[in-house]
Amino acid sequence: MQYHVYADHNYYVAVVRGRLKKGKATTTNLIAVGDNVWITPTSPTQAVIERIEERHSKLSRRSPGRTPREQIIAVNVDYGVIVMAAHAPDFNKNRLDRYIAACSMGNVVPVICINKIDLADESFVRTEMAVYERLGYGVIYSSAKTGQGLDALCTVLKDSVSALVGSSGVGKSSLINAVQSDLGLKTNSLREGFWKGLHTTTTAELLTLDMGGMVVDTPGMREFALWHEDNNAWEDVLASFPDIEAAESLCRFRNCSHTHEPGCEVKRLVGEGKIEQARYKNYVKLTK
Ligand SMILES: Nc1nc2c(ncn2[C@@H]2O[C@H](COP(=O)(O)OP(=O)(O)O)[C@@H](O)[C@H]2O)c(=O)[nH]1
Ligand SMILES: [Mg+2]
Ligand SMILES: [Zn+2]
Repeated sequence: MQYHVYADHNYYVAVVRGRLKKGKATTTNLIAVGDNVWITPTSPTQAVIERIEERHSKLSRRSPGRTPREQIIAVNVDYGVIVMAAHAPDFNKNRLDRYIAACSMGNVVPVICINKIDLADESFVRTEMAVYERLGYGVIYSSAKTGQGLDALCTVLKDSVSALVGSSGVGKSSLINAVQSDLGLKTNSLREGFWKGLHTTTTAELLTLDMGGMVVDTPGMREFALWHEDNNAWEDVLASFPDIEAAESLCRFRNCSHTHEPGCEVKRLVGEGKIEQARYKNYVKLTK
């Protein structure tokens, strides 16, 4: 595996020092886009990575495949802009909840970006998303095609470090191109439906924006499953469901699983429609 490291106004193609590789077999990639590393140059264009600086944030998923491992998508980012297409089949709030939970677990602030709004019934989408707005998440309704919502997106990206994440084909690269056209990111413009699953963005890279800030365009992910290193991480999953967390302190049993127990406040609020059914189900699934 080779990495591009920027140091002293120079790009180095770098490999990882062998001894760094020992020990962390549960991770598919030791180094991710956004990492700050120490290098020893071996030529004007090549280097060896000696050490990785501690990270203040990390966005990971469970790697696809039989032996689950952690795949680190981006590190040291402030915002995780979760891009989801406004129309079926990509519009999926279960997946959205998993992305939000992964952001919380990794100390990344989630921002929701519903793109391709030009292809959907906006008032329907806004109704569906109202619960997230009520919970205090930033929700942007955008179109890389018409330009709608790009101002709001720029407000997030300007002077911060962000990563755009979401399934392949939702318009991540198109949005970044719309924000700054000279980046010229390749987009999947060939007969979209037919080429579904064709990944045009193959490596994640940190792009510098003229308005200030840096953004990572991440390559296509077909699915997004949560990775949790230890049990403490569940606390962070909880933190991404503040409505449910608030309710469960009122359940009769302290270790209530909100599935079958009597006196369950969470179920009561679901019954009253105060907690969304889909969110509740997803919560139970994630914490099981
Ligand atoms: N109608 C419409 N099409 C879009 C929008 N954003 C992206 N697209 C199209 O969706 C396809 C996939 O976009 P791309 O940026 O490559 O998606 P990525 O895989 O998330 O980077 C391309 O054909 C884009 O032209 C949008 O807001 N509206
Ligand atoms: Mg792309
Ligand atoms: Zn309960």
